[in-house]
Parts: sequence; structure tokens; C-alpha cells
Amino acid sequence: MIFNYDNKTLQVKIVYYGPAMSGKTTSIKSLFSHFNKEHTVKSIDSSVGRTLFFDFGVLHFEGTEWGLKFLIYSATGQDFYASTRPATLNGVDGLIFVVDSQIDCKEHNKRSWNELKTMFGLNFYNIPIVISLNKYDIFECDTSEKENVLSYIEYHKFKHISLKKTIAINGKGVLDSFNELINFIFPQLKVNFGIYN
Ligand SMILES: Nc1nc2c(ncn2[C@@H]2O[C@H](COP(=O)(O)OP(=O)(O)OP(=O)(O)O)[C@@H](O)[C@H]2O)c(=O)[nH]1
Ligand SMILES: [Mg+2]
Repeated sequence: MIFNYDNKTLQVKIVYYGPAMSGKTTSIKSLFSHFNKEHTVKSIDSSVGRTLFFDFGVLHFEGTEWGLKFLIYSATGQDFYASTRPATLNGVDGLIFVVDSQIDCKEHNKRSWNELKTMFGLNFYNIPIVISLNKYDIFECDTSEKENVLSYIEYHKFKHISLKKTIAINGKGVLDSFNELINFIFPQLKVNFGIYN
């Protein structure tokens, strides 16, 4: 988190993290579409739409005295580019962990979570985090994925954590997850971005 006293702006970094193809890029684009800013998301991706390094976008909100600037990234889920993930996570203030709720993704979700955990050490549990159980629209999607995720994330160790069902392709739960995370980062603010849009 960076306080810029010159232009009275508070800068906050948020990263969407998770296994390959879980819906990180779709979630970011859906979030930005709530603010009519979808076109401002910068993606470095392959010809088939896979994220090579990261996606990046900025959401800026003006308060009466201070402005809030959210720098929003997604880390690549592709293991070939795994070496770029620590740089994307550097200085993060809050995480959205995007789980692919389909039956055959359990191991990918768990592996991605464990990787995330090893990158932070004990400080991991101080980072506000929202777990987005994504792709809830897919009929073969496993309703027990919530229990599965809960079996390894050590929920009770975190200061601020919650789980939300999301459908990134139609935006369901995406703005909610973002607002939840911001309220974890600023518990005293009680913000609800996007409600007037
Ligand atoms: N049915 C369904 N499909 C989804 C959902 N979210 C994302 N997808 C699809 O899943 C595929 C992967 O989505 P992306 O957003 O590119 O996934 P990603 O996590 O950014 O993938 P990488 O950048 O490769 O790590 C795309 O075809 C999306 O349209 C969802 O909620 N439901
Ligand atoms: Mg992506």
C-alpha cells in the first residue's frame, strides 16, 4: 500500500491468482465492465487468449479528501511462465484466489494454493483473501469443491478470508468478491463500489 501525499492518493495492489484457465482474466474484465472500463485492462496474452505474464488495470475512485487507486493484476496460470508470478505478487495488499470448481480441477486448485502459500511464508495469513469458487454455472461442476477447498486452506488461520461462488462469464459474484476484499483491506470504510453504476 502506498500513500502518496503529493496528490493525496492511496494506492492499493490486488492480485487475482489461481490455476490455469480458472477464470482470472474473465473475472478482471467482468469487474472492470461494472465501471465501463473493460477496454482499459491490459493483457499480455497469446494468440489463443492465454495470459502470458499478467493482466493489469487501474480503478480510481475519488473521495472528498483522498483518492483510492486500485492496481489490479492477474498472475498467469500457465506453469511455463510460473517464474513471473512472484514479481506479480510483490507488494500485494489483497488476493482473490480463483478456483475452477469443475470436478477434474481439484488437484490444480490445491497445487496453485500450495504454491501461493510457499511464496509468502507465515505472512500469508495476514493477507486479506477472497476465494472465488468460479464456473458455478457448469452443470458438471462439483458442488463439493467448497468442502474440498476448505479441507486444505487453513481458514481459521487467516485474519480476513471468505469464500464466494462466482460465474465470471456473466459477472455473477465478481463485484461482490471485490467489495468484500476491499472491506477486508479497509474494515473501517464499509465501501460498496459499483452500486451506483
Ligand atoms: N462456464 C464458465 N466458463 C468460464 C467462467 N470463467 C471463465 N470461463 C472460461 O474459462 C476459460 C479460461 O478463462 P480465463 O479467464 O482466460 O482463465 P485464466 O485464469 O485467465 O487463464 P490463464 O490466463 O491461462 O491462467 C475461458 O474460455 C473462459 O470463457 C465461468 O464462470 N463459467
Ligand atoms: Mg488469464
